[in-house]
Amino acid sequence: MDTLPETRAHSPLTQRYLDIEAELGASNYKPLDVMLTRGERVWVWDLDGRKYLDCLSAYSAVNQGHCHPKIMEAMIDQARRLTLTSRAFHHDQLAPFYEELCALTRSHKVLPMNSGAEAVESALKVARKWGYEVKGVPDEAAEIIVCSENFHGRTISIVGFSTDPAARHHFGPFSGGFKRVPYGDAAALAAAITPNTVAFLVEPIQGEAGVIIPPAGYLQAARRLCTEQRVLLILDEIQTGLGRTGKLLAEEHEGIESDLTLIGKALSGGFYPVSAVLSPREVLGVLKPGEHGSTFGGNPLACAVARAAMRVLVDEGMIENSATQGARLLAGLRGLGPDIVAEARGRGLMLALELHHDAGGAKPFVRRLRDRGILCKETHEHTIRIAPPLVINQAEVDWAVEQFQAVFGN
Ligand code: IF1
Repeated sequence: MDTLPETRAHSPLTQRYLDIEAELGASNYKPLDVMLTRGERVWVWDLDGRKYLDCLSAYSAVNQGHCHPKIMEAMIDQARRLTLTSRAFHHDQLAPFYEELCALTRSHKVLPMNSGAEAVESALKVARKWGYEVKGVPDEAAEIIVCSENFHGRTISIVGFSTDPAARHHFGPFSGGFKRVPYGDAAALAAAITPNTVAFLVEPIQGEAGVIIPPAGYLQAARRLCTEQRVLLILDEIQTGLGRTGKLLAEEHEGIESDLTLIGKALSGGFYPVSAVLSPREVLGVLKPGEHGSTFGGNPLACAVARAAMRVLVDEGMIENSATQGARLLAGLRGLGPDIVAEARGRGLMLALELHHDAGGAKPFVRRLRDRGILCKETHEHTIRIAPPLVINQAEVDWAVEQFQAVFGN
């Protein structure tokens, strides 16, 4: 196969920015060679005027599409009035944010935070406190079960229970209290639970692992085990939530309810970091004043942006569109050249192509897709994630499938 070079010719300005990034920035990322400057709905433009269909959606943070005018309006409006008070004072955006979020997700309590990792950390803290104060686990003995190949963020305690060597190597020593079980294996979960287990933390579909959908009935089995053994089921819906899989929350695919649900990313439609821990009364109820917090968590700007982001998600039918266009896109991807593509999988608009391991890796294909106007990113060696904004229409899906066909054959 003809492989494109990793870099391409650029305008002087693009080249200058690339050089400055390389010189001044920490080198913890190796982005695809494209310099974006503008976005609208599913489309983004680079500094040299080229247009692309965004099939990554900032890792599912821009589900509502780039620069959604109603979210932007809410943000500008609020920015003119009040942006940050800290939680030392009340402000008039928090109550409506709570009300609308609880109504949408049928939750009883909300803990607002900023990044996804902060929501995960907060849930782990709350679960331990619940374990000691409600379940009656002996002090310092709480255990939390997680899955292999998990991705929950980048803080030290989170990478401490990761199985990805790149995420954890030389970042230790790590905190204890975590146990790992294989993903999708309810029997392994059952065997790992002890009287000191306070929580099971799991992604309904594993994202970073490559859009791994667990066997049907897995989440139901986990729900049953957690209820029987009095273990909190914590669903990390930071990536799967808010319409990405064709339902508001991915838990709905199995008709279950978590004890703690984590959302982030698209909660702000990509305008601003906003995350939240959602729970029934008895769980978040363990937190007392002074025990947890954040300078920016639940600030007026975040609340106003999130309210608009939730509203357009529902009012503009984005969740249903995710199911409909996701099915159409998946059908198109399933028709791609079987010599290169081993499998197309996904749910809603959370999709992935698994390439044959002798196809030369995903990277060269990602570059060829870029050169046909499709932006996506590989995960691991042989998987390409495909997750356009949930506002994609049928004509755009069909155009995308044509580009995939041109690259992978059919
Ligand atoms: C990066 C992946 C996606 C997440 C789940 C928590 C977080 C994430 C299920 C933390 C974040 C991001 C972070 C980003 C890459 C990205 C990612 F490739 F690593 F797996 F989305 F697919 N739970 N995922 O997916 O949220 O603290 O970042 O707000 O480069 O680290 P955050």
